[in-house]
Amino acid sequence: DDSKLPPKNKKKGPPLPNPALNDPDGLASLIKYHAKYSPSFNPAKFDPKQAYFATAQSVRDSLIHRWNKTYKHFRTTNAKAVHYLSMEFLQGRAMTNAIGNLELTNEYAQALSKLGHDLENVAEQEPDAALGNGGLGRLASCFLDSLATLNYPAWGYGLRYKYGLFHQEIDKDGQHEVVENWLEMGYPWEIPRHDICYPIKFFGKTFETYAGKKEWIAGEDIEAVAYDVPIPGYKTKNTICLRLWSTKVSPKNFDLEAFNAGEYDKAASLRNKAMRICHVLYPGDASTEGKLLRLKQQYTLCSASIQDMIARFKEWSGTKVNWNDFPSKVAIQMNDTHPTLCIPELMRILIDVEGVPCETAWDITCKTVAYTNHTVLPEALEKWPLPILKKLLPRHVEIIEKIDERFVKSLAKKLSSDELEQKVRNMRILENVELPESFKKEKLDSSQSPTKIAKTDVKLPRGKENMADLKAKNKERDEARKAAIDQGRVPKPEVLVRMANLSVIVGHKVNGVAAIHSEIVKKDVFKDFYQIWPEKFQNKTNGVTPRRWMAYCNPELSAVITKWLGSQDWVLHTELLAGLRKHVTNKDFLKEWRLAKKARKEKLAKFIKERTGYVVNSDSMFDVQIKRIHEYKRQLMNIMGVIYRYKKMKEMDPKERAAKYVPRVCIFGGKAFATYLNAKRIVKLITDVAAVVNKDPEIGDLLKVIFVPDYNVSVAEMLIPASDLSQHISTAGFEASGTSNMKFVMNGCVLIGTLDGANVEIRSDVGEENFFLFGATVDQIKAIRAERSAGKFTPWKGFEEAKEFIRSGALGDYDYAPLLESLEGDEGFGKADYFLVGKDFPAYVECHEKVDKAYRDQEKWTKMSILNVAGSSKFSSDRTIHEYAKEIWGVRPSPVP
Ligand code: 4GP
Repeated sequence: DDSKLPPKNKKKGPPLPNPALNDPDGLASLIKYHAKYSPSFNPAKFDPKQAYFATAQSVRDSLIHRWNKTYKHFRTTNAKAVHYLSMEFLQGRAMTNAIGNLELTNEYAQALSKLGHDLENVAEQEPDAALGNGGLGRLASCFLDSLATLNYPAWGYGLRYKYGLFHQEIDKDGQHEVVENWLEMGYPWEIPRHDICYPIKFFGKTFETYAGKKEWIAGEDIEAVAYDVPIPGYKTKNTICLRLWSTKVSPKNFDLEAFNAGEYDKAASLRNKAMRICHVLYPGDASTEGKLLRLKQQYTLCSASIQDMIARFKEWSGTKVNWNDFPSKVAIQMNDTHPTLCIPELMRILIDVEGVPCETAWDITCKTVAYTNHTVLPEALEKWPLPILKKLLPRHVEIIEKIDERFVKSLAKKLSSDELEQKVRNMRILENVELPESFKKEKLDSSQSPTKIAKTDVKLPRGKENMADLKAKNKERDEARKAAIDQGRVPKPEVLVRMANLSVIVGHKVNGVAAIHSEIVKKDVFKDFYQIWPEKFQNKTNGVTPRRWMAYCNPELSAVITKWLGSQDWVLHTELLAGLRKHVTNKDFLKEWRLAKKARKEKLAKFIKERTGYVVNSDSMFDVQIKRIHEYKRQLMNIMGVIYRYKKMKEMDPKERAAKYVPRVCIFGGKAFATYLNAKRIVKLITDVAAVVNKDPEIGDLLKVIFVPDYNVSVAEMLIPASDLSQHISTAGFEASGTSNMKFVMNGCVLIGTLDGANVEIRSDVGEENFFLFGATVDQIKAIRAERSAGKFTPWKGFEEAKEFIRSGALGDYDYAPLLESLEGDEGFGKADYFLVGKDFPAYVECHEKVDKAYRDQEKWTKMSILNVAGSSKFSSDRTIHEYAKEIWGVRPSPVP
């Protein structure tokens, strides 16, 4: 119906209606226009799905407008920009966030209501963009929001996986992984950029040309094409770009002859090979094929992104390209080791394509890249077999070998000869290779160097004889090992490329993601590197965006905060939240706070009923643990605590029970990696406990257990604002930071946790009395494990009771023996309670009893809740981004005028 279209623009302009954006009538017409002219569905209908697509298209118009302006502005000013390379971006839904950042939430709500729809319901039609696994990916997305909001020149680079992180289904057998087809209905937030396409090469051979320059003739060629997702900042015109690469082959690689001969698979084989690269996030990499595919993914991200940066650098430099200026225009942040191949790729292009001398290329690369470490788990520090890497990327391996050789030589000048050999083995990029002959000579020379003399002058803690003993023993061991390998009795260890070592050696900065984690990085994970390069190491405590994680996911609480602070400025300046402290004794404030929390709890109760069928009482305490399922995160301890609680309740009479415990709903959510069996067993255990407890009439509302299936960003947005207590109970030293802990605190939820990751800083900022602390500390862990392996650990009776309950069959006939075995014994792989569940269990149970007591006093609890929000200001990703910008990237805000 054309009469519904808005009036034509008076001025010359696009054919689209161009209403004043703050006019709900105009927006309603724009939505109708899109429903009519870019319909994804039957235009006769205007159901919520269609309303979503039409609304999204209308928002996209505004985003594209700002995104173009931002690009032009960055181009004109040509200021230094940061390029955030990440294999994961866990964006979640885009619509509420975009409308909010454009400050059009009310207008869109009114516009949709005029069209017979409700904004929240329309926004819920959007599937989550789940191009990530967990914390690392979500952090990348929070960073983009802050980078745009704070007007930093920035680009996000990632991969456009066809299928995101799997969809989790739960049934009587536990978790099942189902493909997550987020692109099925099209993704209105992206702009396919067929004009931005780069060749990517794999396999083949290299040929010497001249002066260290090589030509690489590839064995397989594909193309990476850009899909741009505009990322709007809040209260600014700046709209930056998340560039996601997809893979394809040029049409000339389609074998028409084979196709016409009926050989369809053959005809499309190259195309399929190329497309496969962007099919799924984290394809299994146990097989060689799997490893090759994972490496192809990583290299595609790195190569396309580096080519893109170089193309822009050249174009924006104008006629005179001075490569030495590159680091003053381009900063690259590697989100963990996954994009490490950007190092040899930058060097390769500089040397082989641009003809930059090797030394200059090295210098430029070192000044450009920096590396963030996100985990201390050894299995996550990537190591790739050298032969596989060499086969796929022959030229890159040559460059890596050169870097390795150069580094080994430089070490000889830095270390004393006593420590040299072992340290070189630990620190060099290549693992399991013989030390080069030339190195031995270097070592000899360096023993006469001044640094060497200074170092050996220092008194060693051990006696000289001991040191000699040790060296002799080591030598003997090395010789025995070599003989065994030579005689073929022991297989020769595979040569591995340690990506983390490469990142630390080349990166100009290395950072951890919370204060305690950064200390572990310095003193443990990269201890040897820290000794030689202390100035490289930094801490950048993580943060989360207060737009998505407060203002948009919790409008009720945000309204109360805004009212009592007198303005909405806290969304940009979270330090203003401290102003809530002065109202904490005001009864009206406390009442409004409680009502706001209650509103979210009621919503969640409804959601739980829809997703699980279980009915929960929104007056109960909502106790939440949501994160990937992992033994170090100790969901097992949580569910064993629930079992223990249930058992004790059953032993009491109703009066005693009601006096001791407050009604609780224990809520879990999280995905277990498909091949991680113990994690899957934990999911199954939680759902089994839920099935027994939730139907026990004797217990009623006093205890309910919920596993919310298919945890993702949207589910988190529903759960976090509605929670009273949340659990961050990892074994100390294992959780690098955690970011959901920050989101919970910002939503007035009290934490129970260990002294791990960002918990340490949260506790100190919200006040020790507003945090429930328990458990072993990081410096006690080693001794506890030693004690255990000496057979000195006697588990607490209550812990044994919980285990016995699981074993007894009370939960059905599932075989929990392998899971329980992980908690038992004094030593052995996957046994001996490596994550100290048994050790921390009594303190954990006791701490929960304190929680019950505190919750009974609702006024006191509300104050704790408020003081958590008041103390949360540091955990805004705006603070984190300002720190990175200043201390690592050297970039400055550049707002679009
Ligand atoms: C996660 C860490 O486990 C988590 O503690 C941290 O908050 C997050 O990174 C962001 O820094 N690591 C990963 C990973 O997600 O894949 O290594």
